[in-house]
Amino acid sequence: MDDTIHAGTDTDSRYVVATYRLRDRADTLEARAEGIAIGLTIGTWTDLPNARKAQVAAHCGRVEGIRVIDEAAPGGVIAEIDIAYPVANLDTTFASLLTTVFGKLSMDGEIRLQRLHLPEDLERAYPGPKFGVSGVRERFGVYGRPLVMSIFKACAGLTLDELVDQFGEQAAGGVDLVKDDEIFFSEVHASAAERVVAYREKAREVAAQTGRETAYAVNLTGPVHQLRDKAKRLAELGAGALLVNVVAYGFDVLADLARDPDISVPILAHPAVSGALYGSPNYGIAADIVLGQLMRLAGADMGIFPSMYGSVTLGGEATEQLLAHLRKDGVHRKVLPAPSAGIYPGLVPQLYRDFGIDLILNAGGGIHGHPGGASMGGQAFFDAISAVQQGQSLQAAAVDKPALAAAIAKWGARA
Ligand code: 1AE
Repeated sequence: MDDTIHAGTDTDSRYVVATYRLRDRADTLEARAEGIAIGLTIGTWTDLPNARKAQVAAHCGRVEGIRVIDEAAPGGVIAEIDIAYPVANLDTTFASLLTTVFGKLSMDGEIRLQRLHLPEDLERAYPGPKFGVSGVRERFGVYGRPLVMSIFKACAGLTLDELVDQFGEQAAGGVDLVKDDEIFFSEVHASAAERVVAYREKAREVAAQTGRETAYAVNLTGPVHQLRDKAKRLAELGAGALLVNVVAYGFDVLADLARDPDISVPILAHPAVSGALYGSPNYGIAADIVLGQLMRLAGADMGIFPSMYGSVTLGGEATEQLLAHLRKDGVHRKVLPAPSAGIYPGLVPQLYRDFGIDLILNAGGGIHGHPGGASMGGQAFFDAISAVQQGQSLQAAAVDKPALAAAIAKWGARA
């Protein structure tokens, strides 16, 4: 490659740096890396006349590093390569970012996007969370402990009255939030607006007895061009939060919602479909980028992801990296993590150890499946929280807490 391509300084605010893990022949690695850097930016370099080179130089990608990770791997070496892409080639959409760093390239054999470094100025161009951890706590009035969220189960086909009953039972357990199931799109029996209004009335009725008003995270559904208006309307009607299937809709849809100052409720990001991106160790995009870095940039206030322990799992290392994206100091507010899938009260001590208190305990089956019903399921989570806060084992606490005792009898408890 012509040296002039390297004329810029080290990685700097003019470049997004993407790190890929790929399998290729050792003797062609360098050419492959250069092919990516040039191919995804200006297309060709060596064939350009000098005047044209000067014109496009600021738009040209460059190879920042090549490291062989496993030289004895079958079918070629495994290597990591770093490619710097000029910010000048991007606008402030995820469409431009993702298409540039992993558009056509994602289809070019065994290659995985492992890390993505954005300069701060570019990060600032994305909205980030409107509420973040402290804003969410303030909005729901929850301090000094994790939030507890219950998930509606089996909603499609139910009448509004039946749904309200289900909401009421969950709220009676004292949970901070009840979220829609992400698969609930049908509005045959009750529109999202009708649900928001009816659940709010129910939440107030329950609060008159419990002293706690449970918020509702409504699934934001429908055609993309209607989402912002719908979100505003649902917020005005009293929705506590908006549940968004971010990967299915696209990160720019979330960013649009987060940027809108009139949408005044926190956004709860669901990871549906994300496994198709991060599931393979050799293809796709690393889970921490999809569910951590991009979610925060796009404006999720609360981020659901598969926990390390439940029915759909994410590995420990991926979880650590994901958490770092949600929580590290940076230009945007921090995101409240909701490790999910198969969460039950007996996991609370482990969740405290792994995540601390800035956390959402999010459970569907672990609340509805409680032998005493959803209300006792929620109560069992609060029993477990108070045991951990007092330094008590769950077994000791369960002696005079029937909801916790029944949960432990059913699902067990981790010390
Ligand atoms: C990681 C997604 C978890 C989810 O969407 C969900 O509905 C979990 O339900 P349970 O708690 O596993 O029943």
